[in-house]
Amino acid sequence: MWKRSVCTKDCPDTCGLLARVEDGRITAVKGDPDHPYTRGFICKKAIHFPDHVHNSDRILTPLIRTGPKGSGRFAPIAWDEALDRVAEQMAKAAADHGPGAVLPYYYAGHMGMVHRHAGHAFFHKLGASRMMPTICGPASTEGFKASLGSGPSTTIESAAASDFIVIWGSNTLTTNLHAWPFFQRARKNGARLTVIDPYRTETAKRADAHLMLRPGTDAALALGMMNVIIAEDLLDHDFIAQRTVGFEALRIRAADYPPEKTAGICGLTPDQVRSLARGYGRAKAPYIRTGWGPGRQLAGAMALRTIALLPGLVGAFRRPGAGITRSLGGAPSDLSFWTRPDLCPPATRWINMVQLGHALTELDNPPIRYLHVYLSNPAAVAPQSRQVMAGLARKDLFVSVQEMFMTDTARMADIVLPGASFLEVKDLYRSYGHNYIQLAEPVIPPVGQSRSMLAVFQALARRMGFVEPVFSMTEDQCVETLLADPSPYMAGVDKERVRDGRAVRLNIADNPYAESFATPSGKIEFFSQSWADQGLDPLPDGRPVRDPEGGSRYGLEFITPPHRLFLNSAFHEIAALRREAGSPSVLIHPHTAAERRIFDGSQVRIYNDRGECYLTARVTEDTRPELLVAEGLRWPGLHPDGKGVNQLTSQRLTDAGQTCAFHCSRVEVAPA
Ligand SMILES: Nc1nc2c(c(=O)[nH]1)N[C@H]1C(S)=C(S)[C@@H](COP(=O)(O)OP(=O)(O)OC[C@H]3O[C@@H](n4cnc5c(=O)[nH]c(N)nc54)[C@H](O)[C@@H]3O)O[C@H]1N2
Ligand SMILES: Nc1nc2c(c(=O)[nH]1)N[C@H]1C(S)=C(S)[C@@H](COP(=O)(O)OP(=O)(O)OC[C@H]3O[C@@H](n4cnc5c(=O)[nH]c(N)nc54)[C@H](O)[C@@H]3O)O[C@H]1N2
Ligand SMILES: [Mo]
Repeated sequence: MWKRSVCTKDCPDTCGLLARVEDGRITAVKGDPDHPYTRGFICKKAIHFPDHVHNSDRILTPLIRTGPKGSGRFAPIAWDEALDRVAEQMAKAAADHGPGAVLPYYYAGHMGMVHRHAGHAFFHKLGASRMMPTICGPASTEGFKASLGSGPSTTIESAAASDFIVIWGSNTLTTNLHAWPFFQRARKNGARLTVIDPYRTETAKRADAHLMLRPGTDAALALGMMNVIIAEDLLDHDFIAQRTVGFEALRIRAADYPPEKTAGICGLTPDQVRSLARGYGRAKAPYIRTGWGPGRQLAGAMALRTIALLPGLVGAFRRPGAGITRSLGGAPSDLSFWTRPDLCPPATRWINMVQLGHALTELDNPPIRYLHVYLSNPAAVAPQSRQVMAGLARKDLFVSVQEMFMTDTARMADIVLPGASFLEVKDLYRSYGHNYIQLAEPVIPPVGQSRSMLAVFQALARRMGFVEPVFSMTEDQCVETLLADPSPYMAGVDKERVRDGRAVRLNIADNPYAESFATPSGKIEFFSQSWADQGLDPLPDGRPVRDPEGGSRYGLEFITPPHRLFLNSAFHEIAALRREAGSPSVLIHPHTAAERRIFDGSQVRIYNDRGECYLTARVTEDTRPELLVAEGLRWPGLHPDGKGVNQLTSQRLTDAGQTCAFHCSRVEVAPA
C-alpha cells in the first residue's frame, strides 16, 4: 500500500512523497506525481528513507550513560525512569541556579510545525534561557527586509517565463533541485543562466556563465552592476520615481564601484562585471534566485540587501517572469497559541545558538547546567566545535538528547531519548521554497520505543506539574488550530483538501511585490532609515569583511557549502550514501596545492587558531587559488581524529540577523 507523506528535511523543496508500507515496514519511498511543485521526482537522499527509518543503528530505547562522558557507553532504561531523571535534573539545575541555567537547543531535524515547536511552551513555562534560532537564515532575511520588506518573494515557478536568470550563491542542483525544471523551461525558450558562486558547483558547470567571485564580495559585485546600469542608463526611471526611495544617494554610492575597481575586489574581470550588468539591465524579464551562501559572511545581510536592490533599478517587478526569490511560504504564521511566549517570565535571557560553545564554557549568572538537545546535532553543525565539545564534556553539565541515531552530540549525553521520525507522526508542513502547505498522517507507528517530540514534552510537563491546556493538546488539535490561522495567506485554503493530505496553495501571489513593499516607506529602500537607526550603513556598502582572527598567518579562505548526498549532518547513517560520497574531502586549486606539496588524493590538515580538521585533497581548478572548499557536514566521528569542518568556523555574528558566518573562515593547509 502506498501512503502519501511529505519530506520534512530542512530543504526548500518540501517534496510530496509516497511511501510503500508492507507488514508495518516502509519498504520504498518515491515522489508524489500529484504534488503541483515537486511533481513526482525526489533527490538521491530521500529514496533512502526506508533505511533511515528501519536503520540497524537506530536508537530504539531510552539510554542512560554508564561510562565517562563521551565514552559511548550507555545502557537501556525504561521511559518512565528516563523522563523522571530528565525532570529531576532540570528541576535541580533550576532550583540551584535559577531556571535560566537550563538551555534548550533545537533546530530543523524535522520541519513540522507541531513537533518542531513542541518544546517551546514547556521551556517558556520553565523559564529556561531562550535559544535564538539564528544558525541559518536571519542575515538573508534581514538583508531582504531592509530593501524589499519581509514576507514571501517571487515564486520559483514564475522564473519559467524569464529571459535572464541569475542564481546568486545557491547550488540549485544540490539544495533546491526542484527549481531546476522551471529554470530549464526558461532556457528552452532562450533564457541565459548565470551562476555567481566562488567555486564551480554542479550548477555552475551547467550554466551559460559562471562568475567565480571571491567569497564575501557580493555587495561589491551588485554595486558594480548598478554602476554600469546607471552609467548606461538601463534604468526604469518611472518605476524608480514611483516605487523607490533614495535613488540619488544610491547613484553616488554606486559611482564608487566602476567595473575595474569592482573586478579587483571580486577577483573577476571588468568585462565579466559589465556583461553581467548589461545582460541583467537589458533583459525583458530578469530574475534572481538568491541562496543563503552570500549571507553566511560577516557582512552577509549587507550582501543580500544590496543584491535585492537590483530589480528595483530595472523595474523588474512590473514584468512577468522577472523578480527575485529568497524564501517563500509563510503561513500558518501565528504559532503563539502553541509556543506560548506569554508563559515566559519577563527578561528571560536569550542565548544565540551560534554561540553555544561560548554559552557552555563561559557564561555565568547563571552558568548553563542543563542542556536539552532535540532536532539538532550541535557537535556537527554549530561553529567552533572545539569549544562546543569542551562545553558538552563538562562534568557539571547534564545533557539530554532526543535523537534517532548515536550522533556525536548524542554520545556526549547523560540521557538519550529515542525520537520518532517524521514518517511516524502527524504534522503540518509549510515550505520555504514554494507556496503550498501539506498535512501528513503517520505512515507507520513509532519504531521501537521511539516517541514524538510532542509526546516527550507533554510527559515532561506532567512531571513538572504544568497544567495549562497547551500541555495536553494533541497533534490533531494543534493542526486544527494552525489551519484556523487568521493570516490572509490562509484565505481560501481548502481545509478539507489539506486534511486529505493534498498539497494546497496558500493565498500568496507569484509576484508579491506587484502592489507594495513591506518596508517602512512601502517602497524599495535604496536608502534605509531603519538601518541608519540601527547604526548600520543606510546605503549599500561593498567593502568585504574578512575573518579577522589569525591575521596573515592564515592566508586562505575556507567555505563549507552543502553536500549533494547529505543534508547538513543528516543522512550519515545511510551506508550507501556514505560509500557513494567517499571520504570527506577538500577542493584545492593546483597552484595552492603545488606550493604546499599537496597531491590529489593525499591527506591534508586544515587549521587555524580555532581548530583543525583532516580531509582528503582534491586538486582541481573548480576552486580559486585562495579558496578551500569542503562540501558537507560529515559527522565529526567519520573524520580522521574525530574532528569535523566546524572546528575551523567562528562564532562571530553577521552584521544584521546575528547569524553564523559559516563561509567566512581563514585557514592554512598542509600535508597531514
Ligand atoms: N543536498 C543538500 N540540500 C540542502 C542542504 C544540504 O546540506 N544538502 N541544506 C539545506 C539547508 S539547511 C539550507 S539553509 C539550504 C542552503 O542552500 P544554499 O543557499 O544553496 O546553500 P549555502 O550553504 O547557503 O550555499 C550556497 C552556495 O553559496 C556559495 N557561497 C559561499 N559563500 C559565498 C559568497 O560569499 N558569495 C556567493 N555568491 N556565494 C557563496 C557556496 O559555494 C554554495 O554553492 O539548503 C538546504 N538543502
Ligand atoms: N560549517 C557549516 N555548518 C553549518 C552549515 C554550513 O553550511 N556550514 N549550515 C548550517 C545550516 S544552514 C543549518 S540549517 C544548520 C542545521 O542544523 P540542524 O538542524 O541541527 O541540522 P541537521 O543535521 O539537519 O540535524 C538534525 C538532527 O535531527 C535528527 N533528526 C532528523 N530527522 C528527525 C526526526 O524526524 N525525528 C527526530 N527525533 N530527529 C530527527 C537528525 O538525526 C540530526 O542529527 O547547520 C548549520 N551548520
Ligand atoms: Mo539551513
